Amino acid sequence: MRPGLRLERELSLELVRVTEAAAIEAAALMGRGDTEAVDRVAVDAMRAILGTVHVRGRVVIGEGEMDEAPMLYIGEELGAGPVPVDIAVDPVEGTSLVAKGLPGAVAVLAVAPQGTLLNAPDMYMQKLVAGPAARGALDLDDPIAVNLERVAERMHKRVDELSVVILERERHLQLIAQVRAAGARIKLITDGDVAPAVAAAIPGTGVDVVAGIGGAPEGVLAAAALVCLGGEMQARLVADTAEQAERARAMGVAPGRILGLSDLVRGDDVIFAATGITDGELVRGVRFEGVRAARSHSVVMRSRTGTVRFVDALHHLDRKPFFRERPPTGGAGERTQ
Ligand code: VTB
Repeated sequence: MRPGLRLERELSLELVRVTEAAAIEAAALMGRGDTEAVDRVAVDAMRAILGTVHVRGRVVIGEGEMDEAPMLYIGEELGAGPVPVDIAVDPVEGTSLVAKGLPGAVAVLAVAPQGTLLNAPDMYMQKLVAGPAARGALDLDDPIAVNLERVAERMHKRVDELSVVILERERHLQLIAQVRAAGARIKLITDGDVAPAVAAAIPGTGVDVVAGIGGAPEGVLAAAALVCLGGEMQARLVADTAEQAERARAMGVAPGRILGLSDLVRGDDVIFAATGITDGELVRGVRFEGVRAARSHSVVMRSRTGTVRFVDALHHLDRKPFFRERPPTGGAGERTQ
């Protein structure tokens, strides 16, 4: 890649503004039971702020195909700058968590030079994630017990000291039984496997491994963070239909083939940002404090230097044009941009 096309450091802060806006908007609707509204306000916010960022971005992971989503659809071009980049977004990773006020929801974004993020279709992906100590120690073809033993050894822990995060789904009953038999501790989550995957590569979060089948787009987002953090991940697309298998093949990724981080993020230059909507292991959720103020917690990282910044921000909503019109009680009021 030509040096001029490197992602600039300043971009990190610009991108945090994007996830912060989405998280604040989504958090205001916490617990209302309305997943669609949560997603809508976050998409709106993300798109509006992304439009001001100094990149020439194309959405490669977004809200769906062009005919399915009015905004942040795959292929949409956004941004106000010259650098051509791929943009992967999940404005609300865990909409039902927000709708129910449950922990673990984040607004997520990854940006990388054009053509380097896998354009993962909306299908399932089997994932196995661990932190930097486990580099080279994961193999999806091996039983989970063997993988856990290797991770534990690398981390100088015993298997019964590992915490494994698994989505609570019927498809995981066997996996859960195997992890239990191996003796590891388990955190079952109802939704949202991106944040725990990122947390697995950050010491002190209480997450060591993420295992199981979740969304493929979420897998690419997690991979972007893991590249920055030097973590480890193996994945494989799971095609439920012949059509999905064909889509995967058309992207050059045969279902069943084991993918490593370099297949999911095909470069060494990526920025990842996430802001907590509700509390989680990775970041705290948004708090509305004082008069028209919100406190947000984000994490932003850049692969070139590997620096991980936790950004604790206090937003004066009245002073930000984007939030100005929100009614004081929250809610998706009319607003000007
Ligand atoms: C997965 C997971 C996501 O939704 O896509 C899941 O990766 C959907 O799985 O983090 P099911 O089809 O089994 O419900 C999330 O949990 C949240 O978007």
